[in-house]
Amino acid sequence: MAARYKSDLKYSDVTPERVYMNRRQLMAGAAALGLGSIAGPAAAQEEDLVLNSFDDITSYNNFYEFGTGKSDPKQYAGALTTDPWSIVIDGLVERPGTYDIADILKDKAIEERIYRFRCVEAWAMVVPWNGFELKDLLDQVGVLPSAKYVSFETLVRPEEMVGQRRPILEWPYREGLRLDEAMHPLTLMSTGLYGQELPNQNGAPIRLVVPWKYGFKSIKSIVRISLTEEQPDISWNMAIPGEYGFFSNVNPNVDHPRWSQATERVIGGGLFARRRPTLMFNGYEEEVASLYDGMDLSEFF
Ligand SMILES: Nc1nc2c(c(=O)[nH]1)N[C@H]1C(S)=C(S)[C@@H](COP(=O)(O)O)O[C@H]1N2
Ligand SMILES: [Mo]
Repeated sequence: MAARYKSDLKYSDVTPERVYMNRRQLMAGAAALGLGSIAGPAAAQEEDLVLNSFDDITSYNNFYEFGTGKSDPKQYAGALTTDPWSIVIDGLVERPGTYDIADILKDKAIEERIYRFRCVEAWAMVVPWNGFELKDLLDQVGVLPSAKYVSFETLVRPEEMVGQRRPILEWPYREGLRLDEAMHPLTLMSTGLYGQELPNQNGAPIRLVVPWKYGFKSIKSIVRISLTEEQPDISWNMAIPGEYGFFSNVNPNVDHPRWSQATERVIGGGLFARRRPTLMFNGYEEEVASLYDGMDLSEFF
């Protein structure tokens, strides 16, 4: 069996301080870090950055390739073979090709990013991801100036993905980002969580994480990345265009047609589970709002 990527971060490395350091790094670039408290909106979010347990994160999933129930992915995703794994990178790039995941990871700095995760179904978690910035991969293959969007596809392998034996969605699962969203430093290619290899149900061996968008943008088990000039088709918009738009930014002011997006349920709260207000761009407004300057976000939802 070929070597697989192992994260060098351990569960014990996950401390609240790291959350603030990551946030400050993002806000202050490479500037020296202090551990003082953060004033303003970030401080108000402090209570939200309590990590969900490994068990919550790996047993309450959406991964329709393994069925539509929240417990289906954990039950059935073990059948998926993730080694060997390669990603086709094509379209408007200087160096198109089929890249083995080991080669993709060779020069990448894998770091830990603790991100809030907000599903369009109005539940939320906080997850310690391990991964690298998508920008690093796109820079490696060289994006051509004519590229405006990035599209992603998940593996199609019905022999191992039991949900793909039914037309739940039109397979492969597809997602897409505008190029500036894809190049944003918050946009992560994740290969692990809690310092361990990504469990299959969370999208092994490599998945996207875009923390200011609804969870369905974070496509799992990626086998193709294409740079395009036209906005790509995405699975949920293809299936139900009136409910799921291309951007899918977390926005408490724009409701899903069948339910409110103003509040969210925190997974893992048990008997005392509370709803809390949903934050604009899932709390990452300071970092990403400028990407959408001048856009009507109720039109471009
Ligand atoms: N390939 C694929 N990726 C997917 C999905 C899916 O069904 N298939 N579900 C999406 C949805 S709706 C959510 S909420 C997140 C869930 O990620 P998690 O199970 O790691 O929490 O994965 C997203 N990525
Ligand atoms: Mo979701």
